[in-house]
Amino acid sequence: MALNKSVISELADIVDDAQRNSREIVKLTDAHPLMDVADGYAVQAELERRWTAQGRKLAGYKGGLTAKAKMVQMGVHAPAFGILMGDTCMPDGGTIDWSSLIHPKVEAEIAFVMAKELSGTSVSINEVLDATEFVLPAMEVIDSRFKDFKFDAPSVIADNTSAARYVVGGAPRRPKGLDLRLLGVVLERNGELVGNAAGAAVLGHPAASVSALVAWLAESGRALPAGSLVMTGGVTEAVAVAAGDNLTARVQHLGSVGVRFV
Ligand code: OOG
Ligand code: MG
Repeated sequence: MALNKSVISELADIVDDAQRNSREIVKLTDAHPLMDVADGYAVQAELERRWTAQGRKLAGYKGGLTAKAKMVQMGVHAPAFGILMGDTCMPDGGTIDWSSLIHPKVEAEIAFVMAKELSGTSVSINEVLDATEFVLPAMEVIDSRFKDFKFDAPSVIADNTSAARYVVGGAPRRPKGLDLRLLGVVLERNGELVGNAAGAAVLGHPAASVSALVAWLAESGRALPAGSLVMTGGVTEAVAVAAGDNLTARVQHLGSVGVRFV
C-alpha cells in the first residue's frame, strides 16, 4: 500500500459521490500515481463498510476481467474482484433507467449461487462445484465512473470494478452433469448477435473464477458465505447500450435473462 488511511477515505468519498450522482471522474491514479492494487481494494473495503453501515445488504461478489476478451478490451490484464449490493439487482425482463447511469455497457455472464461456505487459497474446481447450489445465466451492467471507461487496475478496483446493476434468472441448474467450459453463451442487442463465447472463456472454467475469488477473500481472512451469489465475469467484450435497447443473454441449458433500457 502506498496511501494512508485519510487519503483512502478521501478517495472513497470521491468514488461514492460519483456513483451516487452518476458523475464521471478521472482515474484516481492521475492524482495519486503511487496508488497500487492494495490501495484500490482498501477504497473498495471502505465503500463496503459505509454501504453496509447504511443498511444496504451484500448479496455476493463478482469477478471481473476474467476473460481474455475483457482484459484486451479494457487494457487491464489481471482479474479483479468486487462486491454485489443486493439493491443493484434488477428483475429479469425488467427495465433499467439509462439516464441513471453514465455510459452503461452490458456483459453476459455465468453466475453461481453457493450452497456451502468456501474458504482458502487453493480451492479446486471440483470443490467449487460441490459447494454450488446452482448455476444460472446473468447479465451485468457495468458503468465505470471513469471518463471514457479509461482506467488502470487500482482505479477500477476502487470503483468496485465498475459494478452498477445485475440481472439473474433463466433456468438455474445444479452443475452436476454440466461441463461449464462447454456452455455456449450468446449476447444479443435488439435481437442481433453482439457477442458469443463458451464458458471456458472465463479463466478456462467459470468455477476457476469462483476459486480465484475465494483466494482473494482468504487474503483478508474472509470466506465466501453459503447463499452468496457470484458473478464470474463477462465472457465476451462488454457492449455499449442506449435508451430503447433490449439486451438478452442466453446460456446453453440455463435459459436466458433480459432487460430493456428506457
Ligand atoms: C471492469 C469490470 C469488468 C467483467 O465481468 O469482466 C467486469 C470494467 O470492464 O469496467 O465486470
Ligand atoms: Mg462483469
